[in-house]
Amino acid sequence: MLLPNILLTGTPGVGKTTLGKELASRSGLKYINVGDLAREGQLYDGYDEEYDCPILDEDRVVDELESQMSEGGVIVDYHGCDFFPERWFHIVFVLKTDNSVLYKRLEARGYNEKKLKNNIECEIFQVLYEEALASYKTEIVHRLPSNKPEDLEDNINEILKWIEQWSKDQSS
Ligand code: DAT
Repeated sequence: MLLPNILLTGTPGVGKTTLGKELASRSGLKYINVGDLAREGQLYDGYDEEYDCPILDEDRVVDELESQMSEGGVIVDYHGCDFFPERWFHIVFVLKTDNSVLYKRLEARGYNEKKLKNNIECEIFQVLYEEALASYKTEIVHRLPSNKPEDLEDNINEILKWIEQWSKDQSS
C-alpha cells in the first residue's frame, strides 16, 4: 500500500514532536525528527553565534533522507521547510500555539530571554506559515491549533482520516 509523506512544521515548542510521535505510533508511519537526525550525524555547517545554535547542513540532511522519502510513509518534524524538495510532501501541517501558552512551554525548556523573544516573534509573525506557503502548493498547507490536549487528539484524528483517504485514492 502506498503511504503519504507528511511534514510537521512550526515554531519550536508548538508541539511537532508530541504530535509526530503519537501520530506515528497510531498510523504506522515512520517519524523523523530532523533536529535529532542532524545531531546524530553531525550534519552541521558551522555555528550561528547570534542564535546560539549549530547551522544545519541542509544539503546533507536532504541526501540523508532522500531514499526514505521516495519510499513514502514518513512524518518529518522540523522548524523549517524551505530546503526540502517540494515533491517530498503530500501534505504540510503548520502548528500554531497562542503566545502565552508558547511562552510558558519555552520558559519550561530553560530558554534564555533572547531565545524566548526570538521564538515568540517567530510565532507572532507566522514565519513558518509564510515559509510553508512560499515553499509548497497552498492547497496542501494547513494550520493546526496546538494549545491543549484536546487539540492534539483532534489533530491526530483528522490526520489519521486524511491518511486513510489518501491511501484509498491512490489505489482506486
Ligand atoms: P516542538 O517539537 O514543536 O518543539 P514539543 O512536541 O516538544 O514541541 O512540545 C513542547 C511542549 O508542549 C511539550 O512539553 C509538550 C507540550 N505540548 C505539545 N502539544 C501540546 C498540546 N496539544 N497540548 C498541551 N501541551 C502540548
